[in-house]
Amino acid sequence: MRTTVGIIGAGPAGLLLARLLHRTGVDCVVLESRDRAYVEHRQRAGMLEQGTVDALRECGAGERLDVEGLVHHGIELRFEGERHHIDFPGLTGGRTVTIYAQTEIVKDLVALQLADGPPLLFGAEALAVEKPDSAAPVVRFAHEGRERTLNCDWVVGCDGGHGVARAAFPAGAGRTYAHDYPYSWLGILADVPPSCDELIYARGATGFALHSMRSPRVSRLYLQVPNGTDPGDWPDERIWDELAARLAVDGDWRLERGPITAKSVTPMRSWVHEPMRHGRLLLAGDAAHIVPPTGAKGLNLAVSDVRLLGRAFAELHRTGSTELLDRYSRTALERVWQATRFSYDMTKMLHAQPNEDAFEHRMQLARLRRITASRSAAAELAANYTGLPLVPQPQESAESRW
Ligand code: FAS
Ligand code: PHB
Repeated sequence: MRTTVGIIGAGPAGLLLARLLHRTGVDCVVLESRDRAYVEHRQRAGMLEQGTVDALRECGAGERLDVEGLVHHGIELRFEGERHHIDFPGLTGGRTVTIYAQTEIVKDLVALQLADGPPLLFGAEALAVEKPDSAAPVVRFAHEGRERTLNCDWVVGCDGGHGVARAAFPAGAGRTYAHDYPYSWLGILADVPPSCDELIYARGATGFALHSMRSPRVSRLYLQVPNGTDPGDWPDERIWDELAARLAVDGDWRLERGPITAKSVTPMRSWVHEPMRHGRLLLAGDAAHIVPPTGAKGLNLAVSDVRLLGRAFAELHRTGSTELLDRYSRTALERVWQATRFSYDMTKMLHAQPNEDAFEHRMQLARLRRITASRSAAAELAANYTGLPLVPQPQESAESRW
């Protein structure tokens, strides 16, 4: 097989990149190791920045999103029995966010690609990326019981946190920065209407809880648990009891309960690989960076990476210039580090440290108190949560580059 851009992975990064390239006439092929059912049903993210919504609409994948997506104008912070709304439009000049599950984004993009191209091979596991330094890199992959090769001009690793693309960087050609957190999230899906109109982030006395949602009939909630927690040790009633305790506020609010239809535990980690390019091999999405989901940045960062790549390959296709491709890693990493900082700060502010350190808890409450008492502090949270600009603004034209 031969193509201009070989894409490894059919998660949000790989599928959206394929859509953007296809619409600008750049030839590409997507290789996905798992089957269609797996990629379409893996429960993950749900909160979309405005830039992500815009990108999905621009590439023709916004139809169901516009009907089923839930537009939110803020979030609620809860601590010490108090509840405080953070007003996104009022603090950011009109920006909002949208709830629309990553599973639905993947279904929409897969349907478009199977109907309209480019080629999307399921059950095609990339084994290695060869000759990334050359002008003709090759993806060696296994498909339908035999080994095949995909000859490319460029390869983009969109193969997530455990992919093979990064392994093609020669020793010493890259560096990773990592931070593991001493807790995980127990995430549930429940067939019960949400007990809130917008997301609730709570720093309860015993730890963090998040009330999110998927639709007016399905709730999505998360609970901080110790690393290594077995979901089997958490029967439904124990989950609801702990969520109700951590989300509790003074006054009349009640957490509605219902049948839990999915349970999973996700460890928290921050991880960045620099640079996001070696020769003709580029990385995008979780293949290059992982953030704890407290800031709702993982999926949105994947989208911003491929928006930059879409522009870069369109320029190459139109003019032959590799200028944007040559700038990709540096431009993407500026935004990656800002999202990594925000996700780290939100995580550290809202989670109970094991062996609860009383001083640390007071520091967390002081940070929360500052955000809920100061417009500028709340505006800083709102600016980061709703999404920083795709590329930094020139210093002279904005109060800040971000
Ligand atoms: P993905 O991991 O989604 O996709 C990579 C794809 O590459 C997969 O389909 C995989 O099968 C394929 N692949 C891997 N190796 C391959 C190979 N050798 N050959 C071919 N294909 C290969 N983010 C949020 O914003 N909010 C959340 O609540 C949230 N929850 C999460 C929960 C979990 C359990 C995990 C793991 C992540 C969560 N994230 C969340 C982050 C998540 O949404 C990612 O940011 C997002 O999936 C990134 O998309 P991709 O970069 O496309 O990677
Ligand atoms: C989700 O709805 O899955 C979600 C929303 C916001 C987060 C994390 C997860 O910060």
